[in-house]
Amino acid sequence: MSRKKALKGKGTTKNPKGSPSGGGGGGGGRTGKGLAAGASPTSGLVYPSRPSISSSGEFYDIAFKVMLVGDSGVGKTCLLVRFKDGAFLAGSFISTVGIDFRNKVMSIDAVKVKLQIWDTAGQERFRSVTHAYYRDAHALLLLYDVTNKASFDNIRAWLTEIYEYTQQDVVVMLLGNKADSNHDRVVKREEGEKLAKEFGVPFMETSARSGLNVELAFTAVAKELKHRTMKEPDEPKFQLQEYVSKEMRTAGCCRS
Ligand SMILES: Nc1nc2c(ncn2[C@@H]2O[C@H](COP(=O)(O)OP(=O)(O)OP(=O)(O)O)[C@@H](O)[C@H]2O)c(=O)[nH]1
Ligand SMILES: [Mg+2]
Repeated sequence: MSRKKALKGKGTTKNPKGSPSGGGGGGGGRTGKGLAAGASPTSGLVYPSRPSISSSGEFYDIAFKVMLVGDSGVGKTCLLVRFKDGAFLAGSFISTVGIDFRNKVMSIDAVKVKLQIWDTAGQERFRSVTHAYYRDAHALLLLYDVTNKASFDNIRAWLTEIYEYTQQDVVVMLLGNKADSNHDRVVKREEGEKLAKEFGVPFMETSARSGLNVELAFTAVAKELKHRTMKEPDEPKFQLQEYVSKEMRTAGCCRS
């Protein structure tokens, strides 16, 4: 049994000339070899006794599709670039056109988990494009901008839309981004926490600029998806919010 080789995502999501057709990243979003959450570990994509890892680090055991959604300008592209490349895209804001993806392979409890991360355009005119991609998403990171009240107020509408178009067991996490912007902040952390509690979704504040909680957000989602897929019958369910709270406490709430 040879291991799967991770697909390479496109170079950038900030492409003002990119196609709004929704085919960005190759194959119209159907190129990922992800297991449906809850799929049996014997379904052929999981190889617990695998050979050593290739130097490219791109081999993986299981794959999942994660989408970044939220209003235009909340920082979806910057969050992805921070996670993938460890850098912050400073300078003028170039709105994403259509949709695109990048891959990242993470090591979760000795299992290589490939996240195929789809960066969507927040602008209203691309909404129908993104809807088409919701259906086979395993997880969604829903972002608002702590310096933009409208982006926070729109979260209810986003959640309604998400639950209308996604699979029933999709993992949703709410992220209040730009937490570094202390002076411009208009949404308190407690407000984000309250809204997340109301909808029963995990929550954390992030910063693509400083890196705060960026790794943690993706790791938490990858852990949840991996546990769902590979859980032993007698193993307790992975508690996503508990894990997030514990990790934030351990890191003094300022993990980068
Ligand atoms: N201070 C601060 N600025 C950020 C952060 N994340 C993004 N920005 C800025 O916010 C602006 C928008 O960021 P993008 O990542 O392009 O926003 P987006 O959500 O991808 O927007 P669309 O592609 O239009 O949907 C840019 O000017 C970024 O530099 C952050 O964590 N902190
Ligand atoms: Mg963008």
